[in-house]
Amino acid sequence: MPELPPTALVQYRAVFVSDFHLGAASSHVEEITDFLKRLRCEHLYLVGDIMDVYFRSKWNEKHTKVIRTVLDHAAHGCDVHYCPGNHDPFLRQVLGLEFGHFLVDELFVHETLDGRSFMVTHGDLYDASVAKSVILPFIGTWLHEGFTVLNQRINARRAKAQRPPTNFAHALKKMVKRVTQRLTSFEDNITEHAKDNGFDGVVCGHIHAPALRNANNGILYMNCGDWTDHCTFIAEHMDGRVTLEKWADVKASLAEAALATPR
Ligand SMILES: [Mn+2]
Repeated sequence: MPELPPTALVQYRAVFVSDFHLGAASSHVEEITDFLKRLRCEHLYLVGDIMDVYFRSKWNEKHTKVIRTVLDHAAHGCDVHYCPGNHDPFLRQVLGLEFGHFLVDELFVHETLDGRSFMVTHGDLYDASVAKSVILPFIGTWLHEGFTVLNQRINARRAKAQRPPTNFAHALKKMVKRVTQRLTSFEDNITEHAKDNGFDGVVCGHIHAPALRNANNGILYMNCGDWTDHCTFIAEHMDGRVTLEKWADVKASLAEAALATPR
């Protein structure tokens, strides 16, 4: 494929990406940098596991450059929303942080142009392998704490819409029961919670399986995928359409457009 000119850009209203795993050997850091440099959007959601502290010994200046590019987006007025994941959990210590256009929180609500509301969160709190470990006091406490924060965010939103708060302890119990009895999958679990809280869809990451489909309960299930293998993202286009995109395909159509444009 011929090299793309630097002027070849992609524009969306909102972009959702997860699981860069920066610092891990498997992270496609060049592709990530190229993508972020060509990206123009109003809202950028980093849906967890962007940095991978378990492999931080492999962190180098290329990874730093990715973070710098993200901060450049924020400096130019793009609202950058960062949800912590289980590989960058240190950000859970600064939930609610606002630094200009750079925000950190457990859960964000994205309103699409056509008025749908999406719950945006990494997803590890809905993972069976995590939830099954609730007998371990530490993990139990962490899950309890995580879910409390999640529900505080949801309840703040419900209060705005003048709806009664949901009971997080009940929601957590329900979830643990569903998971431990193997009644449900990750997808069912997270979309069920989204449905209980009045969302139209959920955007998550965590399981490295890109997806955009209606779940069994009718909730739109969107998984960003990852940048260790698939190099995918969820995009809300300027007209409000929401699609799952593969960076390789987007680049191919950019190249075609560049060829078609007379110089
Ligand atoms: Mn994860």
